[in-house]
Amino acid sequence: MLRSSLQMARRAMSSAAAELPIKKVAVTGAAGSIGYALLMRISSGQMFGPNQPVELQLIETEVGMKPLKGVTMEIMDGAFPLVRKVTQTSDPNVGFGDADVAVLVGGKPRGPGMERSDLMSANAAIFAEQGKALNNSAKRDVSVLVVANPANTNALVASAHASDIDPSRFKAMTRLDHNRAIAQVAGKTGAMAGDVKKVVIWGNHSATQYPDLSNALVEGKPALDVINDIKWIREEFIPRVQKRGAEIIGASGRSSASSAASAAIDHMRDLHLGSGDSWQSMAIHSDGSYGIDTGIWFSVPCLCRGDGVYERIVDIPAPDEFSAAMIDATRKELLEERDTVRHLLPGGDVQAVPKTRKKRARKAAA
Ligand code: NAX
Repeated sequence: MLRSSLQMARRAMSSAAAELPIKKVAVTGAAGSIGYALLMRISSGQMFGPNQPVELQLIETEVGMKPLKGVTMEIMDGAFPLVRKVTQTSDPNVGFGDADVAVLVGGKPRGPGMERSDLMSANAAIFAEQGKALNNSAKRDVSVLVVANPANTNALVASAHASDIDPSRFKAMTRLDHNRAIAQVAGKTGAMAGDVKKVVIWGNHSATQYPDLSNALVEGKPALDVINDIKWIREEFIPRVQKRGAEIIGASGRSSASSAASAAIDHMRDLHLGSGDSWQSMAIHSDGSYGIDTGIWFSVPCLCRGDGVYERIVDIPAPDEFSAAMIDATRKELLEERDTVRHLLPGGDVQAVPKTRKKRARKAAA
């Protein structure tokens, strides 16, 4: 009797799971290092949970189509029950077709002798095209995560070209920086990573980012008191988190891929499944909060409410002089980046927000 009711309950649970609509997940740069690490984890349910079936829509350059075939064969060989279909394409309009989620990992790497401004413009051109394709083909409430660098400004450019998709649907990834900051604090204090809370990454995913411990807690106590070493925070912790990517390249000869994929999983999982009262850093469309210029993508602390919904955490003490200067430096860099790619924004729009959305942004900021 007991067994049969347990079986019935299990059957009911599995038929409820089967009823979840399939999520269409587009991934660009799918044959690259991060893409390779990411796809197996999406396929196994780590991004959207163990009951969420997915269709993978993999996008690569023409040159990337051959390695992408190999990646797709490996996904097949994983025999993942959640993966219902895998498509491969070099056409973003096809790849973003009806997408619920888009993870934009593909971009142009810095070549020998290439100026930073050339790299910005080359990537802005890619993200302008992808923004248009998202606007043409993806669902209106598509949830977009930009990983490719310069991530914040790529998100700005893509959103500017997707006038029918709310800018709040676009995020640039600073979760890797957030995780790196947690790991450094855990290493310094001997706490477990899970006991380090309320770390914040402000600003750009670049060496000007500000990893901020002002509000952080270690095992429930203020991190500044537990660490009790301002010199370490300013001279070791902050520069190490800011330049961790370069440190990893120096050690392994390769840029971070598994940890970047892991951060993308964390970001999307929290955003879509919710993460309670846990603070997460995400670069989002600035609405003027914290005195940051509207229209740039700036990393701030957020609460993830599930189903792609987030809230900025604004109810925090004003930054002290040091923090204010750090936040200002990364803000200035993002404004410079925006100016570098302004020629690729619709109408050279300084705010990068089409008129209809400017009205909405003004209303929201009021
Ligand atoms: P890889 O060079 O291994 O892979 C990039 C892939 O993108 C290649 O397969 C390439 O063919 C493809 N690609 C290029 N242009 C494309 C386009 N227009 N459409 C579709 N695919 C395209 O780089 P990987 O190590 O995977 O890094 C990918 C991006 O992530 C880089 O821009 C990198 O700088 C950035 N990162 C961002 C991080 C973050 O925290 N936001 C951290 C890790 C990483 O540095």
